[in-house]
Amino acid sequence: MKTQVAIIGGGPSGLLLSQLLHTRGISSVVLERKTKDYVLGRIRAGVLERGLVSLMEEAGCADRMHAEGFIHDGTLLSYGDELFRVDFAEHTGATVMVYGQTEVTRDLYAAREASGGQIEFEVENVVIHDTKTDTPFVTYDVAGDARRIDCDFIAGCDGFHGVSRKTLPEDVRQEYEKVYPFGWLGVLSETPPVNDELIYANSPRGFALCSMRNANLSRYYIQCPTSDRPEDWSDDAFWAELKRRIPADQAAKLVTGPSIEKSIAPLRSFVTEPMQWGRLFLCGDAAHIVPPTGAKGLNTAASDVHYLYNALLEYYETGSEAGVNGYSAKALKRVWKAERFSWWFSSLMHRYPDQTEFDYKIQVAELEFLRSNRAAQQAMAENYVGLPY
Ligand code: FAS
Ligand code: PHB
Repeated sequence: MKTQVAIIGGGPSGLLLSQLLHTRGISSVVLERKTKDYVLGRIRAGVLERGLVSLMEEAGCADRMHAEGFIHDGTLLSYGDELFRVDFAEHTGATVMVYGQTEVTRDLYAAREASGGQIEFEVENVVIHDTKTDTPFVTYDVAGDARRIDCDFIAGCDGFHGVSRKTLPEDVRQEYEKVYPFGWLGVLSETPPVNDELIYANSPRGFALCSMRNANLSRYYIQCPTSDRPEDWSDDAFWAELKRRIPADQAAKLVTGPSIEKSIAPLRSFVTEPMQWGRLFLCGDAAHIVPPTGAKGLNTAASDVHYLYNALLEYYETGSEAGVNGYSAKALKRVWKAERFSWWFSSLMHRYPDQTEFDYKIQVAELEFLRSNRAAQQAMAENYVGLPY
C-alpha cells in the first residue's frame, strides 16, 4: 500500500491529523492497535483550549461540539471553605470548551469514515523503517496477514505506550520525567454537576476536581495514593471523601449517584527530545505527558498536530522542507510551557506525602495571592485557555 503520510495511532492526535490532511488533499492511513469501540470507551480529557476548538472547525468536525459543548469563561478554585473565581474572558478575551475527549474522538472517526478515510484496526507488530531516508515505510500485521505501507512521512501518534518514541535510537533520545507521588481517582456519574463551572479544590485531605460532560453527566476526581485500586473505593466512600475536600456549601448541594465509570490515572510529567527522527514525527502522548491538573494533555497533542499539519502542507504545496525540519524545535517550545503550567498547578493544588505545615501555608498564600492579584490571575488564565500556537 502507498500513502503520503502513515499515521500510527487512532486516538485524537492521529485522527485529527488525518482529517486535517484530508481537507487539503493529502492522503494518509491510520493504524490503530485496538478496536474503535475500545478507543471510544476511554474516559479522558474534558476541557478544550481555543486552539483545539479552531482545529476541529478547520477539520470540519465542530458542529456537534458547538451544539453540545459548554463554553466556560472562568473556573473556580477552593482552599478549605474558601472559593474564588478566575475569569478567563476578563483576563484574556478567550474561553474554553467543555466537551469530552471521547466525543472529540467520536466526531473525528465519523468525519474520517464519511470521507472514506483509511483506518486499520487491531493492527499488531507495527515496525517503523528507514525514517532517515525519503522512502520510509511501516510494516504490521492484521489478523495474521503481513502488510506494508510505503509513504513519504510517518506520524507517531501512538501514545505513551506506543512504538514510535522507541523507534528513535536510545543514544538520540533525551527523556525528562517527574513522577508524582499520587494518582487521580476519577468517577463518571449520571448526575447534574455540582456547579456550572469547574471547581479545582485544594484541601488538607488532598486535591479534588468537580467537572462535567453535560447537564446530567458529571466527572469528579480525588487525589489518591498510587497504591490504590478503583475497587478499593465504594461509591459511598468516594462521595464522602469528595464532600470533605470541597467547600461545605458546595458539598451540601452535591448530587451523588452510582458511578458508571471509575478509574485511577497515575500522574507524571514527561518529555522526550527530539520529537522527530528523519521523517518520523512524534505527536501528543507519544512525545509528552502532563499531570491532568491543567487540562493540557489533549490540548498539547492538538498543538503538535497543528505544527506538523502546517509543516506537511508547506512541503506538499511548496516543496520546502523548512517546516518539517523545524517541527521538533517548534513543538517543544510550546510543549515545555504546557509542562510548566501543569507542574505549577499540580504543585499548588495537591497534598504531597512529605509536605510540611509550612508547605501547606505556602500553598494557601499562593492561592490567596492568585485570588487577589490581577496579574497572577491573568497569567493563569492565559495558560489555561491555551497559549498561542
Ligand atoms: P492516545 O493515547 O489518546 O492515543 C494513542 C492511540 O494509539 C491509542 O488509541 C492506542 O491504542 C494506539 N496505539 C498505541 N500503540 C500502538 C501501536 N503500536 N500501533 C497502533 N496503534 C497504537 N488529558 C487531559 O487534558 N485531561 C484529563 O483529564 C486526562 N485524563 C487522562 C487519563 C488517562 C488514564 C490517560 C492515559 C490520559 C489522560 N489525559 C488527560 C491525557 C489524554 O487526554 C491524552 O493527552 C490524549 O489522549 C492524547 O492523545 P493521543 O496523543 O492521540 O494519545
Ligand atoms: C475532565 O473533565 O476530565 C477534566 C477537566 C479539567 C482537568 C482535568 C480533567 O484539568
